[in-house]
Amino acid sequence: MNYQDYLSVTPELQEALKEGKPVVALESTILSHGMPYPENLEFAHKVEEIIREKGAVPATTAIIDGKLKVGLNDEELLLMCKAENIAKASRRDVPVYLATGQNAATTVATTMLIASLAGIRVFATGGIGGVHRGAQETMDISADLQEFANTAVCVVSAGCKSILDIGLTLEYLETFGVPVLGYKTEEFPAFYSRTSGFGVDYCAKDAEEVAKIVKTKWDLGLKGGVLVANPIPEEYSMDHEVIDKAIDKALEMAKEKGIHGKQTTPFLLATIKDLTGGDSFASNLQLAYNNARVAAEIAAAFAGK
Ligand code: PSU
Ligand code: MN
Repeated sequence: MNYQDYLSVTPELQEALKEGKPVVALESTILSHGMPYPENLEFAHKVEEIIREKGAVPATTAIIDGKLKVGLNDEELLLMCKAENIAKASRRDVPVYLATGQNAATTVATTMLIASLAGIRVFATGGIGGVHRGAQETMDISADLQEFANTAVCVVSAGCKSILDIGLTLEYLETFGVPVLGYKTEEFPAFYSRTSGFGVDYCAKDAEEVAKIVKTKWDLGLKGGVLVANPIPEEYSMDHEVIDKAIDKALEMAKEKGIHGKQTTPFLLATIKDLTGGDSFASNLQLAYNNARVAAEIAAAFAGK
């Protein structure tokens, strides 16, 4: 068997990819482990609609019944959103879950991997994983970062949450040769807020410019991805103090409870949501929609190259 035997791509996406039409990949960990049901189901459909309105085809990914699914039907989206016995698949879990038939949601790392196998170049998410605070001791660094180092996909995110050490995350990406492009911004965004105190090296002026930079990287045979950091729209951005307080509290609780490994990120996300009374959730939805729009524009620009 080769990798294609494990891929299950919808006929619509097969056609779009064959014809070089714009396609945008989407992850499913954000659905199964990042949002409650049934709000996640509404989100899953809406984010796909936004991509379609922009003339691109959405490709939500997941591991279902021993296959790497590219494009989910309504029933499969429901399965991921109900999240009953749905594992969280990072890169190392992929062979295990395929071989054992465990259904799983895909993280940024795994979605990049699957997108790349299917020939999809652009992916929209909320926030990426990164170097956790205190990683000097715990060595907790998301596999997402190594995926950026190795896998040729352009990922649009709203930066990353300050549950992470944003400075160290940016250092890591620099070491591994990953361009970080601010989308119409000079500053790396911190998910809920447009600013983080850290700059980006390049401010891309539009989707066309992003597509040109990405294409140039791959034309040169440079391996790995590109991170596009797209700030949350002003009207949905949250007050720094409110969100920082919730994040500090969530980190403290995780330490007390001895949470570690792949549970860390989902625990922190759920706790922050509880502590901010759902305000953070509304922002989370809006920044993800905004990333989907920008990703669709980049995919369209890339398709013309
Ligand atoms: N950060 C968020 N929202 C998310 C995630 C991270 O703000 O939903 C998810 C993504 O799927 C990401 C994963 O790839 O968590 C990272 O998990 P870990 O830190 O265990 O690598
Ligand atoms: Mn981790």
